[in-house]
Amino acid sequence: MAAIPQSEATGVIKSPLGSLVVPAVESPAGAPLFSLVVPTLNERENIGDFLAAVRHTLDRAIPNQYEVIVVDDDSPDRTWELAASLMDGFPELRVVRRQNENGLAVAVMRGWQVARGALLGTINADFQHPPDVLGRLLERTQGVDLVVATRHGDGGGLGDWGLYRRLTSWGAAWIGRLLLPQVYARVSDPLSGCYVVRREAIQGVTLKPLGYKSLMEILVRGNIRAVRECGYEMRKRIRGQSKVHALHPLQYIRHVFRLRAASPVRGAATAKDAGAQ
Ligand SMILES: Nc1nc2c(ncn2[C@@H]2O[C@H](COP(=O)(O)OP(=O)(O)OP(=O)(O)O)[C@@H](O)[C@H]2O)c(=O)[nH]1
Ligand SMILES: [Mg+2]
Repeated sequence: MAAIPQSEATGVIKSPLGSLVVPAVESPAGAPLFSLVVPTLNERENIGDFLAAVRHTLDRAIPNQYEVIVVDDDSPDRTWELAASLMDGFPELRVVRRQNENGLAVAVMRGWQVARGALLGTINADFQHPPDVLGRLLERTQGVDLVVATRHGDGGGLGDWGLYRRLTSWGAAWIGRLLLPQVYARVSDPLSGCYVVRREAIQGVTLKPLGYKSLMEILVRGNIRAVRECGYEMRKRIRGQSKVHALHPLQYIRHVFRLRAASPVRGAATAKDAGAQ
């Protein structure tokens, strides 16, 4: 892996630039098994409590075998700085400050580019994905390339979402199902922002996501064979604000068309084949 540029003052890592390719890594002794990327933009109100909750879960699930990488887009509220101030008491924590780019899906993949684990994951910082779902995702990784936290099966749900949010989510899924049916045949929730993927399944592939949706991108461009799912109840955001804005639906549609042009996906097993547990 290329040397990672760091600011000596704070230990904050500068985001990689150039092609979005997750490298293969030889995992040396002591390297973490699991690298969790937490993308953030103005999450000052959540980041401290969220990282504490993630740590609590991962210390029980896979103690000393993980790292957490906050990838912050140079937030005006200086989330990156607050996260970096927690690194002293949390040795598994790393912080990337991304100053030259934006976009949620790319942020996740930039984090994986500096990650060291054989298993790569992502989760939102606003508690909408309950942090304890990470333990259940990790339990299901045996023998599969991808485990997806789903709202649409295995006991998952949309929780207390309002009508407008349900309608927009339904609309996005309808477009996705229409244009990328092979993706929907494999997982029930390809719009999920919480999942664990095996590095081997995406390493060396040039990724080109647009906007928010990273999972669709890796389902189409990665070499993902067996997949499994894990249900969770999505929560409402309590603190901070949603970053979703009017351009995101258009970006999503462009991304779906781009992935359709890059399809078809190779013959592949579905979550059902691997057996949702
Ligand atoms: N690095 C980075 N993180 C982002 C960006 N946009 C959103 N995020 C983070 O990604 C996660 C999800 O963002 P939200 O704005 O909550 O989006 P959402 O959960 O899909 O939508 P809501 O249900 O409206 O909250 C949060 O942790 C955000 O801080 C971005 O452009 N860059
Ligand atoms: Mg959110």
